[in-house]
Amino acid sequence: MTLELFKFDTCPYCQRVIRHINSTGRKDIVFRDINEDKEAEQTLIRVGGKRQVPCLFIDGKPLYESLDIIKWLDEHPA
Ligand SMILES: N[C@@H](CCC(=O)N[C@@H](CS)C(=O)NCC(=O)O)C(=O)O
Repeated sequence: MTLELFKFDTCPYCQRVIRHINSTGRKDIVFRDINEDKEAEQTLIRVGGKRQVPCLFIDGKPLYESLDIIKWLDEHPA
């Protein structure tokens, strides 16, 4: 399973998800910063339909909303 978290650093909702990831110690998530990586930004808009972060791509399928992402991660430990 591939997991990619689309985020940017000043987003408090992203920080909430990243804090959760760090607290669990999981290392199976690739971080993609949409402010630094224009290709990531375009991918998020094209696939997800909007430029909103955080968004977790699960095998390429977008999941928005920080609390839904955290819930999914808890239900699917590394
Ligand atoms: N309810 C959302 C809020 C996410 C949110 O507002 N993200 C901001 C950045 S901090 C954003 O991407 N705004 C752009 C937009 O909503 O189009 C969550 O908890 O993930």
